[in-house]
Amino acid sequence: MGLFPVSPAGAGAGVTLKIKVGSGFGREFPGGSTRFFPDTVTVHQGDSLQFTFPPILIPTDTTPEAFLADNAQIDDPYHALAHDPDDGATATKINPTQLAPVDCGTVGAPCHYDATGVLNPGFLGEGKFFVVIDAAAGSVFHGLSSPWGQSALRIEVVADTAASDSQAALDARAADLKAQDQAAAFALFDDYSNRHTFTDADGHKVWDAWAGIDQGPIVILAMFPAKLKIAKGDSVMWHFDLTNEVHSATMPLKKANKLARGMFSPKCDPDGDDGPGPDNPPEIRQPPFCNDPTQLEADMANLVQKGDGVQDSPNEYQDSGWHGPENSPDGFFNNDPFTVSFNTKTDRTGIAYACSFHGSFMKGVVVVR
Ligand SMILES: [Cu+2]
Repeated sequence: MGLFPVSPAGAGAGVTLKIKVGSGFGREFPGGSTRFFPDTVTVHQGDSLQFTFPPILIPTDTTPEAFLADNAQIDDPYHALAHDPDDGATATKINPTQLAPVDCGTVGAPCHYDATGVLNPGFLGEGKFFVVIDAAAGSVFHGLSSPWGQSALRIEVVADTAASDSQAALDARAADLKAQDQAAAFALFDDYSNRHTFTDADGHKVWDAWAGIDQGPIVILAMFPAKLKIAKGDSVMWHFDLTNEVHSATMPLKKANKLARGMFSPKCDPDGDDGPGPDNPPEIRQPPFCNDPTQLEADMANLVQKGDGVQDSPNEYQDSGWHGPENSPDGFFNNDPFTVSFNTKTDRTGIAYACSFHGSFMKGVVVVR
């Protein structure tokens, strides 16, 4: 990146092509697709891409698969999280690399990308993002919609003499992908709403449940099945087959909501992780929260599994802790199932639970009769 006084020779006045990053499913249910719409584009050197959300751009010498593998572990350069030794050995914070926005990307000051390094606007970025493609004809590189996700955009720079994508061509491919994802999401929704049970080794009935659905680019932020009616003595086993999102199954609902509100807690750390001093409360109410923005830390609630897995009264606290796509060395994220036995009858409204990361809109109910 740097100063590019004029458009590269021969490129003339580049065009700007719009690409949508992610898409919702409407009002039917919360969630969406993490895909780029569309997920391939051909450009000429000097053209610009306008994204609806800042993607990470990765260079020609890597692939989305390799980049994700290189950043799959906590503390890896572009992993979402890093350890926060000031708060204890297993405490974590948002990786500072994700909190340092690039100083480009607006329409007036677009980023320039020659596809040699990583261009990382940070996943807390928002809004439109403009990039001028400086990479030479023949280059193929990728954008990722998140540092942990599976959705990639393939960008190919073609020779000036060759045809590149028109906006109309991009829009047509985007519409096809959107329809495809929407249909897949509805099918998943129906599928996971069905009841599944099995009998465990002790002869008890176990009901399968899922905290959210991640499948390919599709993310559904809901509990499945939304309501279970079970008998006293039955168990519910929540599954976390997560590749994109972070979820928990946390009961009762009130507790889940309280945890969700405290999820993102900005702090200021004047002497860094190596210094003896602690993290201090935020000095300013809004971003960047610290008078010196380089001191900003965003601690993440360090939730692990809580409770004994046996619900003896409707308001007892049981918590799977956060589950997510990555296996970190300290086990912070894993996809292990979480089982609760219900040894108490409830009224008709049952026991409401929710995800302590997303809050009450991601809610489910277990009625025990
Ligand atoms: Cu969640």
